[in-house]
Amino acid sequence: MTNDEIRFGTDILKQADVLATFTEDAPRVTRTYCSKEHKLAGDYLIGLMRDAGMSAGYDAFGNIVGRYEAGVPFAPVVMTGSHQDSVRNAGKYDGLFGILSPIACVKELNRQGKRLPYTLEIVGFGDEEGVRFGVTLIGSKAMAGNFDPAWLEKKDANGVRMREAIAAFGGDPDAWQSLDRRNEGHGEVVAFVESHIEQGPTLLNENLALGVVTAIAGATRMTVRVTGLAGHAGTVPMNVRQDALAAASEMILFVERHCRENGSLVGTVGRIAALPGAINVIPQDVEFSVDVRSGDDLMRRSAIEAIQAEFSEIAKRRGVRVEANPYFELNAAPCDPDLQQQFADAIAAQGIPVRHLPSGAGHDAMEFPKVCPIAMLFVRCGNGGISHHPSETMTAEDADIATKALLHFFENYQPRAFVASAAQRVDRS
Ligand code: HGY
Ligand code: MN
Ligand code: MN
Repeated sequence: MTNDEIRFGTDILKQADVLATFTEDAPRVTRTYCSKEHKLAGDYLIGLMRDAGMSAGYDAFGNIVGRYEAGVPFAPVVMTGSHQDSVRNAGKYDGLFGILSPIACVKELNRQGKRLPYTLEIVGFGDEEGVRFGVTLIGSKAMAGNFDPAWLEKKDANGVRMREAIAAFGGDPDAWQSLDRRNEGHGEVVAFVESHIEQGPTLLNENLALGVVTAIAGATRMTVRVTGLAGHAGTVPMNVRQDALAAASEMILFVERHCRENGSLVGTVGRIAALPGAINVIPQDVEFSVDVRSGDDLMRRSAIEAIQAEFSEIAKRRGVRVEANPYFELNAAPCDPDLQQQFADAIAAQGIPVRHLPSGAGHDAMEFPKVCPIAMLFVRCGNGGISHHPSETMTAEDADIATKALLHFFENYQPRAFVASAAQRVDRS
């Protein structure tokens, strides 16, 4: 295909290359919330939104918000978007594709002089990964009315509180309630849709470019602290040791085994620290993270109980103390069947097969079922589907066909045709 035939895709990959230069630790890609790199990326995205014919700027939490007003007055709002921030040593497309692709759609609509029967709001959420403050989905939680103001006191690795970081960015940390999209001031939000790379191998293995997400897995995060007794590595007999790191290792292997043996569960220990951290001293204090996910909330919760019970048994047997505290939980988020069908129609209109699949990764969309029905469009990634890694990749062809499918969805979505399946809509309590 000529570059012109896939111009959406080639433009998006070029824009992703520019955004990748806004990083805290070049040549790796790391961009955290309210950093100067967040500002550089935000300014660039605001420029793209304005060039596409949108009004655009930052909201009180540093989220990048663009609006393409409806062609009719008092129209409802469809929201779309994804996150501008990244994990450490990230790829170039996680999150960003879900901002760049809808901007390309609006640019095309604007070029044709077309308006939609609803206002399209594109959001670049300031923080979804939670790298800086340890809590995730900050922007989408605030917009969906799920933000916990106590989070404003959370400190980053340098002791900077979230409220200070937001204020230093130019935001207003105490205006968090103004972001809530359930307040009529924002217009009636009737759908939230997100395009995102799959971050897994399913579409790649089945040679499919696009997929419709059925549900987004829920997650529990725990911090686990194991306390043993330091001692001389050469003199303490093995049968009397209280080795915190050996105990933690047995606990970590239990997480892996339990999740491997129980279908829809996945469990990860991504971070560990051991003190005093000397080669010739038996470790006394260990802290590690646990991330357990499933599309089935009951299964995930019982897994956490089983893991906590096993950790206590291991600690007792090894003469160490353990504290395993879940500090963060996200419920699984089902995608609206009616919106799923409209994405399936948009994919079929590209002349390619339609595949429905769950999302093991969390996404900003999972915060919105309290506000409106949600849906997600997945795009194939290469290199075995790897993500959260610099080898993350996608082709211009796939970026292009995903954008054409998204444009088809936007052009054919009629708010009055919007039929909320009762099970999907959570009462706006
Ligand atoms: O962790 C996740 O699933 C997402 O990438 N934040
Ligand atoms: Mn991610
Ligand atoms: Mn993401």
